[in-house]
Amino acid sequence: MDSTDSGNVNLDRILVATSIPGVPESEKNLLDNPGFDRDLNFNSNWTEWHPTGQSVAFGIDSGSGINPPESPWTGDKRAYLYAPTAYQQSIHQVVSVPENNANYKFEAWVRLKNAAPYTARTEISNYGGSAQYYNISNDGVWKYISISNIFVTNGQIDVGFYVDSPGGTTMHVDNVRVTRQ
Ligand SMILES: [Ca+2]
Repeated sequence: MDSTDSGNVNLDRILVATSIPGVPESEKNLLDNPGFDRDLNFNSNWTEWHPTGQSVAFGIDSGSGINPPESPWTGDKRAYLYAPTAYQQSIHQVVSVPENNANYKFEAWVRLKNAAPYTARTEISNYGGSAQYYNISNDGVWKYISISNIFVTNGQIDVGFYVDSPGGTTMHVDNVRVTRQ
């Protein structure tokens, strides 16, 4: 409230839950901070990797400081993988699943632009089956990707994104989802 505002706000019953009431089990997103919108002062379960000796080529921001702005798909922020010089960079999150020996679905919004990469892909691994890699095309626009029938046998899935670039490739990531199929 600002000084010229009137009225008041009352807070009463505050609940902390592992799930959103009313959301069916199959629609619950199992990822932490899936849209990268959490305040950067707080941790999330996303981890980043880059080769030893190379500067980190990953960040989370609004993209508003870029001209023209490179806005998130939704919310305030998105993740980016970028460096002006040659780089390798990945971000990953390991999620525990509520039910083993079951199919899960991975979804995300991605945007690949600028210099052509050697490799730019999404990675699904450590779920009990063979690692799955799907290349992302460099067409400069936000697009939806979806991978179904990830049959989990070890209680978890590792999902992530990887870029190997000669320099100047930009990958944006937002709204990542892992759900029970
Ligand atoms: Ca977002």
